[in-house]
Amino acid sequence: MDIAALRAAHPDHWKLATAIRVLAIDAVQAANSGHPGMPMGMADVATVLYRNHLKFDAKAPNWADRDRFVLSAGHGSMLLYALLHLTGYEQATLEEVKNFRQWGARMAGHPEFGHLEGVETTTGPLGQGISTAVGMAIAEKSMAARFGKSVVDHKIWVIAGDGCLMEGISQEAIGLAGKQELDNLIVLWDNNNITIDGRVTVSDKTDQRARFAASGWVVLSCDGHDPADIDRALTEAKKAKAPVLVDCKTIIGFGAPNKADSYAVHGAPLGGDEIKATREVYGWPHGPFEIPADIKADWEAIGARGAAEHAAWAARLDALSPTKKAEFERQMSRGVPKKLATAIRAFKKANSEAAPKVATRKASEMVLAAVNPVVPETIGGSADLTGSNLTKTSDISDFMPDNRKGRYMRYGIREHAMAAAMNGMWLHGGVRPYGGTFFCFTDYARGAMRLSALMGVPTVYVMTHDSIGLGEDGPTHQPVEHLAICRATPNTWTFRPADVIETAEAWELALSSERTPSVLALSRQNLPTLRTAHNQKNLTAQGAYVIAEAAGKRQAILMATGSEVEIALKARDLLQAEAIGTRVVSMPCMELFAAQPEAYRRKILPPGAVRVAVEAAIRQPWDRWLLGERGSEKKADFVGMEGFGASAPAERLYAEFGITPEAIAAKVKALL
Ligand SMILES: Cc1ncc(C[n+]2csc(CCOP(=O)(O)OP(=O)(O)O)c2C)c(N)n1
Ligand SMILES: [Mg+2]
Repeated sequence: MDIAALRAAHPDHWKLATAIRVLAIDAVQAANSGHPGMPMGMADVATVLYRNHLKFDAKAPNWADRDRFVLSAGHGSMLLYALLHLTGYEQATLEEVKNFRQWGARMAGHPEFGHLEGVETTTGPLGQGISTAVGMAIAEKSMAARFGKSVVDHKIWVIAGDGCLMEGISQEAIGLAGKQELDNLIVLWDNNNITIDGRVTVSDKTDQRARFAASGWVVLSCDGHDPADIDRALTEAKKAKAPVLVDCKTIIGFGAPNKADSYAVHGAPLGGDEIKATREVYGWPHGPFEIPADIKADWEAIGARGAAEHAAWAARLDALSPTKKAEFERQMSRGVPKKLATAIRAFKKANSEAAPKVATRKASEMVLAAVNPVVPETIGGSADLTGSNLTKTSDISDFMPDNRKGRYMRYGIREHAMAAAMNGMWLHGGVRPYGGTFFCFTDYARGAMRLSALMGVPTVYVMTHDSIGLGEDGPTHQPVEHLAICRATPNTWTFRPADVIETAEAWELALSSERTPSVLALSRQNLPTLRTAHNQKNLTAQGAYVIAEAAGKRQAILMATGSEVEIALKARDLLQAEAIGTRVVSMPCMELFAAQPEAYRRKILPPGAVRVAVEAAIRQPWDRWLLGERGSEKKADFVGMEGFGASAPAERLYAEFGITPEAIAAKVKALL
């Protein structure tokens, strides 16, 4: 690559792109950590994107109809931060750039949603960004179908590296996007043939272009350092009738005389000597963090480029009927419709009376049938387990290229991309996503589920077949550690409802959640309605409550969730028959219970009585409630699983693993 020739041929572009490069170099050097190579390599592509193509208005980072830009290669965070600073995003000050990666900085090590306006999603775990972007593209199509192209018509742009494309989740996302013909999605591949271990070729020989093409994408390519060639490719990409991969051939650490095109520049500061030499190559005589005023002004003009388009859009939004405009704004601001609470209350009243004996997965379907008509922004789905997860209601149709008003996603057997796409839908705005698979396959979705929690995306994970209660499919499908994993994850509500009423309450909380994802662990097997007396109040909101009080002197407290609440109640009958006063606490959500005031927790778990927790899963999360909270080792025990399950009918499994009323009663008596 002849740098002198490039500089001479495109002097304006060169200055703009170099400003990005030196900011990245200087910030990484000052922080003494970070990844300069990727921003140096992709600065040309990013400059052309922001200068000529991206629809944005730096003064209005949350403009609903902006193009979304996702830096999937999140380690190159300084590329994004430099762009936001240079184009004039208010929060992206030079002080912030200097504070890169430090405590309290908006410019965190990897881009984090909610820290800095202009960061559309958290990236860093490779493969997540490109997959999240697929969800954004789905949300854009859905919103455009519901509100019209006059107010929703934008693109989702992604920069992804070799690492993102090597991750398994990328294949799931690419397959989904291809099938869905998401022509609003453009992925710019930083094809530099370098990862941390060296050349990509030490670990991979995939023909990436063929892979994308095989999944129904349009594949273009360009010289990632020639602005004219980049512009040609991006112009063409916008016209495609399918998602587009642009193979941008680049050099990592572009311009660093001794380190370019090597892994040495991927994730370490360049060092003083190399920085000096690189500045000479760039023809950049300015000091660290110094951007000449004329270059900054040119960048700010790029940041203001979309202002007129933004104003025209606002006028078009105003031209919608007042009702439609208000609904658009409600959905984009992620508010919950008032009708939800009314629908849930009516559902609870009817079902506490009807008292059906249904699996909680079926109860969930019944709740959704009441909810989906009054929450028009839900988009449901399943990873090819619709008939098992019971996530599709009869009022919604499949989201497809020829039916963008559809509200049901056929994710295929792609749990991880499903979870990432759901993050993207909510981040885009206008959609409340929920999606299902077997609870055991939480593992397959976990990378994206963790990001839901970290970003504060209130996705609803409908995880059915929640224990050995699923029976014959056996231990490969029977979760035992998954409740513990979900409960161990910060900012996640793990619900395990005991009956149709708790299921409705859990759904109400999950759909009203502002910034916390929910996992609904739902049974395959039928469970009786336990809450047959209608109570308007959402008892699940307190996490735990007394479902059956002790008769006579309280000697024991049984705690249980989900399908084991019924078993605990039967154990109570046995104990009460022997005049052992026994309280049963249903604990559908430990996180919400832990958040209650001490006085409430004390009321539910007072000192004195022996405690036995019952759950067809491992004990770990229960120790707090058994040993802490006024409990004691000598007066506590657990009935549940100690290892993996087995293949047999559910009833036999419960008997074999000792999760029975008799076993519970025996443990209580042994402690008394
Ligand atoms: C899921 C995941 N695994 C591993 C890493 C650690 N990691 C960060 S960057 C990187 C190499 C990425 O290579 P590439 O995308 O080609 O980036 P480049 O070196 O070209 O900047 C790795 C392994 C990560 N961030 N996420
Ligand atoms: Mg690379």
